[in-house]
Amino acid sequence: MNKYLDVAPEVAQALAEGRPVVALESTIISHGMPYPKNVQTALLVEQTIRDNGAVPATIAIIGGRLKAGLSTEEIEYLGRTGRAVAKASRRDLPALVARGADGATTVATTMIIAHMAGIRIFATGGIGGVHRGAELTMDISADLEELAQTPVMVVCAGAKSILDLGLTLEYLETKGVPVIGYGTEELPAFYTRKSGFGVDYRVDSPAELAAVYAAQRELGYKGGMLVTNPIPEEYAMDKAVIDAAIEQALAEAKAQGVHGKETTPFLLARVVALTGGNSLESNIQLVLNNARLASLTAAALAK
Ligand code: PSU
Ligand code: MN
Repeated sequence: MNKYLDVAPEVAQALAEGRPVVALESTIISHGMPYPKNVQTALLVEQTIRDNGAVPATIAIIGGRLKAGLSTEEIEYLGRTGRAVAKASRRDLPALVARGADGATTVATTMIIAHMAGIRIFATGGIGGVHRGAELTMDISADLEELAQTPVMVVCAGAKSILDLGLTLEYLETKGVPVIGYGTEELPAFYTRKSGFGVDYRVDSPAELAAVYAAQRELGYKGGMLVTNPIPEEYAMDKAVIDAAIEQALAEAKAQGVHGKETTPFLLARVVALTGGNSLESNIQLVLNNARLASLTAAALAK
């Protein structure tokens, strides 16, 4: 066990008994949604995982400790403190740990800590990827490199078109990361069920997902895989509405010179502000949908 890691007792017991566990990230809590919806959602996602037979392990860095499994008070603290909690991707962990600081974990760091704890499946909303204009800015999320090197299955609703989805898929192909569509041949685009880009494989059941993951381990691959699960039809947004908001958010980011780790949180917050409560509700529903699928897949894998 890593000396900096604290696995919550309930999570440790489930792992020791071979019962299903699903990891959750905390950047979505501190940076991805406004308070108090962020806390309510984080707790509802945990409950959804329990209702589907698995144990939730929300991941964060608190006082320099890598936490796999948070208390309600810790989730409340991360949500209330919001963007004042450092957004922690791979390069941030050493300094945060050494300083005894707090950090909200991105997809990359949630994968790192989940893997340290022995958790194989992680549910979230959207992942980072290759940003539009990356041929000049070189802004490519560390999430993609993490998928290439850490053996965790990430269940998401695709990626928002704040990113260049075509280049994101090219990058994942180069890195050997399987991109699976759950019940679809098309990559979902987070708020909408379709992006115009194909996935590598379509899979239609949790058992099949578990089998692909198990085969990846048995083949000795070091990386993980990306499962893209379309937002339920009734919560999907109008493509024209969301595209207009994304274009405006991108223009504002450019005008204000937003760059580096601030880019993704800035764009996400602007899209939510420009589309009102609708996009937030869609976001919440797709995370719940991913939590259900991840729980059922974790259960299939535990068999
Ligand atoms: N995309 C979303 N919602 C999110 C994120 C991305 O639709 O909350 C967060 C995740 O934590 C993801 C991170 O890992 O942003 C990516 O940040 P960056 O692009 O700076 O790597
Ligand atoms: Mn970036």
